[in-house]
Amino acid sequence: MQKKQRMETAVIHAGYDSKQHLGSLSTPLFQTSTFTFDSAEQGEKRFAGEEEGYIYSRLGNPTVRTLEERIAQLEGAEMGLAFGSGMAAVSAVLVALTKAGDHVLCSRGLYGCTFGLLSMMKEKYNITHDFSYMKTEEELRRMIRPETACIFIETPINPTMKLLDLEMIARVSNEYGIPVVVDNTFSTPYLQRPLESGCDIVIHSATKYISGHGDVIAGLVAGKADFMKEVAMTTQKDIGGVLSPFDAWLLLRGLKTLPVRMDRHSYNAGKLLEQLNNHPLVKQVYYPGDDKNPDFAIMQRQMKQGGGVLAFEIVGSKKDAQKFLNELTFIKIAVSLGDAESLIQHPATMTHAVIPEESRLKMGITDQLIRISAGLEAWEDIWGDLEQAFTKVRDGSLEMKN
Ligand code: LCS
Repeated sequence: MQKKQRMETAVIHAGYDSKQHLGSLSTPLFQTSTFTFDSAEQGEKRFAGEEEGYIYSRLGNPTVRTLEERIAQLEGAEMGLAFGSGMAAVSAVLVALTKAGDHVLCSRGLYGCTFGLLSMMKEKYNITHDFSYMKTEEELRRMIRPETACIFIETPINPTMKLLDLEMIARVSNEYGIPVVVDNTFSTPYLQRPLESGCDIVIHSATKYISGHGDVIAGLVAGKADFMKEVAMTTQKDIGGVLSPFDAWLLLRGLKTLPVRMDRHSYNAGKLLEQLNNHPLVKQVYYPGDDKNPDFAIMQRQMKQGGGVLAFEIVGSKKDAQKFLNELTFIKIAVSLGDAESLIQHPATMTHAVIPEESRLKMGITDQLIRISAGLEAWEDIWGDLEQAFTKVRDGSLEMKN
């Protein structure tokens, strides 16, 4: 048996099957919808599960399978599954874990479409949900109900960058037999491995850092084999939000540089933090790697570094926040994150616009909040662009006052 590989090695080699690859260094792209059988009897055996082998790409594809094995290894899971988007992954897991009348306990803050999905599940199936920072064991125990089917959290939370204590949440919820699902999109397995803290299921919008190049929409899930097989045979197969082989191929390519990219994203974010903290037009910066952040101790326990995303509140109004974005030169105004390009967005009117204002404000998403995904460019250039935009906002408000 081969020794368990380190992360930097596993992102490149995990799941590689030399027999299937015919010596090709790059994972072959099996761009096919279906697989031919040698005989009718072989088809029967494959469908009956009596013979190993591929049938149809919605049920499994060798390129996609390599990616699934790789993410499982990176997260320390028994099995991985790939989906056509992060939301396909989120919905496959939530639908598999719940039935009408159940309850889902969530972090106080979730990506807007996850919030939208939970709202729909409440309306259609009476699956209710609550939000909590789960700061203490007592708070967590108070929020758990007899009908709580799962705990679903993001940490860091998109876009407020607040953290939840994975080890404590896993310990308490395991007592109640409630599975903990962690959306690990912002951290990636390089920075945080929730299963090692005792959580049960990990989800990724692989569209972000796992891809790293802004050219794929994809989702990944990793967890115990029993649950993952159930998802594979139900919400993945029958709802059908599977990943295309070509997108899996792009993700396998992107993953090889994940550790190198995450180090650079985190470094750049740290540099931007120093600058933003000292800027008079910045009211507050939210970044897990900030040693003045109230969640810093949690970050030190469960994350390798602070990651590449920062949020900050600009002094002024929503209009000032929008003007700031409009004044940027090469930093792109775009939702998404984790790409080589620095991306900036206004959560209240973009990624989290579907959340009613009252809930949004309770989550800390004000009209002044701006989220930046630090790209891989030279940090001095990123800061230079932000700084000149701040100056233009300041000059604009001075003009208005005069
Ligand atoms: N989970 C998190 C934490 C996300 O940030 C996103 C997308 C998703 C799930 C859904 O993944 P998708 O289906 O888009 O692959 N977050 C986005 C964001 O913050 N900006 O644009 C999309």
